[in-house]
Amino acid sequence: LSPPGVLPLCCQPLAWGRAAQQSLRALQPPGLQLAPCRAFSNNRILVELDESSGVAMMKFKSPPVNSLSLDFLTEFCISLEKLENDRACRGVIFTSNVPKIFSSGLDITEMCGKSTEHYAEFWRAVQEMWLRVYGSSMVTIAAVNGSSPAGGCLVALSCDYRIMVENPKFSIGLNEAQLGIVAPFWFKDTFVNVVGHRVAERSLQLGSLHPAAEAHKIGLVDELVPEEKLQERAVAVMAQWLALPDHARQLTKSMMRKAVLDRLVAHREEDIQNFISFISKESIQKSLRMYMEMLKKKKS
Ligand code: CO8
Repeated sequence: LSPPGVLPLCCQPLAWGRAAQQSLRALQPPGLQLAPCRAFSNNRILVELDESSGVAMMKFKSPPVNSLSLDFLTEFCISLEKLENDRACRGVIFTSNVPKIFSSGLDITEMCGKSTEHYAEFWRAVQEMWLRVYGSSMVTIAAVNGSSPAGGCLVALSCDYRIMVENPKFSIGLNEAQLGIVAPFWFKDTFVNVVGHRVAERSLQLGSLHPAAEAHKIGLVDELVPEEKLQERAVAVMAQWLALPDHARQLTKSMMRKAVLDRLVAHREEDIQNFISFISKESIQKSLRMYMEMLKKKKS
């Protein structure tokens, strides 16, 4: 992983390389296949990179619910860094291989009954995930094919575009308040930048999980599609975004996001300390234990 504060959006020369490569591809005679699909996988993430289009599909495969554990976050960041450094890749689509769940958010067991050192390591990994996705120089699209509470919603919010399956059983939102915890300022900033201040304020205070249609209505997701069309639509939207020159799109993205990214980079250690002192409180630990019990009871 890169040192704190080094954001992939600074990689302009690489982007020029990608753009040039793409234009060269366009000049190739039809039928001449230069770049086959490449795949790499670890325990929780599967990545398929189509070198001819420059688009990678990153699939979360950590059943039962793709919770963002320390291991998941580490694998996620390594996979994303690989793509970011790969000249053949210009865009990533995030989706899930687990039926009905995009991601259940941060793994609650990582925040319960652990040591201060563990909380620090875990929170640094959460920060790293957000810095990498929100600051990515690639085009990022979330193809949300299941429920996506809290940290799962953050992954989607950090992308450039969100497409969700139009299933009323799937919901998405920053529901931290329902767990008795508070979304950090950079979760909130990312949310505000997508839905606006008023909608974010209300949704955050109520810890709302929005069913797909409502999420679309408030602008939390950009469009809804039937499940069988999700992948095709994500690829089509990606092609629209990749039709622009990388350097112009990347500088624009940086202009829109830099202040929010810089804020966390400048306060990263303080944010870790805040997380540790908040999560270590007995009242917060109690709330999280009760929430986990509620999840188990709901099942039986
Ligand atoms: N972490 C750990 N385990 C989880 C999580 C999770 N986030 N979500 C579900 N699980 C576990 C369940 O306990 C259950 O375990 P077991 O099989 O041992 O009983 C198993 O996964 C399957 O869960 P369900 O039976 O509930 O599966 P369903 O398919 O019925 O439902 C849902 C899936 C909708 C994802 C449901 O599990 C759910 O709502 N989960 C909780 C999601 C949630 O609220 N996540 C918020 C996490 S907090 C966060 O992301 C941001 C925190 C910011 C930090 C703030 C600073 C202090």
